[in-house]
Amino acid sequence: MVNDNNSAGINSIIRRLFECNALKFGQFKLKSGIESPVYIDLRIIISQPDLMIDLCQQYVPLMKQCRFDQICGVPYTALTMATYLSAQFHYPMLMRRKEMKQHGTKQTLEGVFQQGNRVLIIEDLISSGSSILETALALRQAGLIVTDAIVFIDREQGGIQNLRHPDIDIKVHSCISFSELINYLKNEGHITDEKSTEVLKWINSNHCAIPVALHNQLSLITRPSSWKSYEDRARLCQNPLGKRLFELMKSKQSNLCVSADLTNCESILKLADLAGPHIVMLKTHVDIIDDFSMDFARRLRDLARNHNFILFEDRKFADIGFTVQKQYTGGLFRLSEWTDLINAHILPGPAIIDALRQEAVASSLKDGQARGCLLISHLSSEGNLVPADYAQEAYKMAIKNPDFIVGFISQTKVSADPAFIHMTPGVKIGNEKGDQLGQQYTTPEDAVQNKGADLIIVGRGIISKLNSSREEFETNIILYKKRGYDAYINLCQ
Ligand code: 5BU
Repeated sequence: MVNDNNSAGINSIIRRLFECNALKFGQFKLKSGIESPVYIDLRIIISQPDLMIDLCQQYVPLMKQCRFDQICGVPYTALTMATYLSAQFHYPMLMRRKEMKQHGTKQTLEGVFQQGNRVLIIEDLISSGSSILETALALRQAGLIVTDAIVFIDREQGGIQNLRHPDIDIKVHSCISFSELINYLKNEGHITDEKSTEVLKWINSNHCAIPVALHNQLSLITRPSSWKSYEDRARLCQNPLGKRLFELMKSKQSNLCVSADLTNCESILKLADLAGPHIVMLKTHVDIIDDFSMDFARRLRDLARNHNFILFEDRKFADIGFTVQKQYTGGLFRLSEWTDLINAHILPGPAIIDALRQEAVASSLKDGQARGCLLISHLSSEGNLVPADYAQEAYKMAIKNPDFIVGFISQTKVSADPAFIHMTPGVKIGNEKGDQLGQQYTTPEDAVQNKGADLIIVGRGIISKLNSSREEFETNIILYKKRGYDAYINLCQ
């Protein structure tokens, strides 16, 4: 999309593309055999270095919206663009060979990578989406994760929609659409009104599909996490707590975490007992409890064992390693002794993970229970100041610590790695869009289907019924459980 900030830049690029004959109008026979009144050939920009630089700069704001470890250009035109972007902005690159090498290593991907790395695809333009898909297929077969691609021009022939197909699931971002480009050329007098009408009409009636042969290869692609069953995901987890969580979700047919935001021990124990059969996790904020004692912690742990759910203290650690170790193990709450799961901000840097892991391991050695940690990648509150790249940084830290980091507290998908779990707070059934203090609510379906939640966290939507009749409490919690779980199952099918 052209926005105000870069439209001047993009307009000059379109004019120069037109002047150097990269945008041609006439009658052209395309690869598919059909006749087109327009032909776009961005290959020639390699002969115009200034134009190449200006055009590549248009990718940069879109790249900032994507999460990736490496970039890969679709051969051949975009290879040069990816090379410029890699060298200029220090993004590691991968190169995909179009033809299989006949000698030496016979590999189709050049460059250094690790399985599970996220690769952003760079392409010059999209019509059907086949070229992007071919490259994505090669990358995914090598164990890389592809979720996004950026193109300069969207020819608006259905390619973006083709790649949104659930089997493919690639989001394509474009710097400019075909109709915006044609309108600019018309407004500047480079093409006539008639020509503009003719080509826009042609584009509208010439949508292209992904060729069947390529579609048939899709089953070879590693599917994104949402398509993997809980059993598959349990197997992929390196952390025993993550494994246990996926197994619990499968056996209890629930992806519900109740947030026990209550201020006295007896009411939390009552909630744990009533909610226990329906939840896989109970989340606490121990510092809001008036009468906390370690006896309460022991009783809560007994209930967690009896009903088989995980205890998560939403402590949001955010200090230097030395301090968080003491906050985790000491004080009144001695969290490391009785909680399974904790969470942390990444603001203090990677040492926060090392510090918490050391204490978690020490506690696990004492009682044989697995422990894990979630990283906070987003916040649900209105106007929060979590920066746009926070999630990407959280992801980078998580992949370095898969033995301890179970996943993310998120508002959108952070990682397509199926071993990581995404847990989303701010969920409530009904019309309330939020509370009076900045909380923003969404439905279980929206959280799971649009925000990438594997597990929903519900506080007031459930605890408000604690003092109602038992039937009313149960009807309500079962509704949350069913709507959250059904949304997940629908997504997997
Ligand atoms: P609610 O009653 O469903 O609004 O409770 C949500 C809980 O999740 C509450 O304990 C919050 O502290 C917690 N939470 C949240 O709401 N939003 C966030 O981004 C994070 C945690 Br992180």
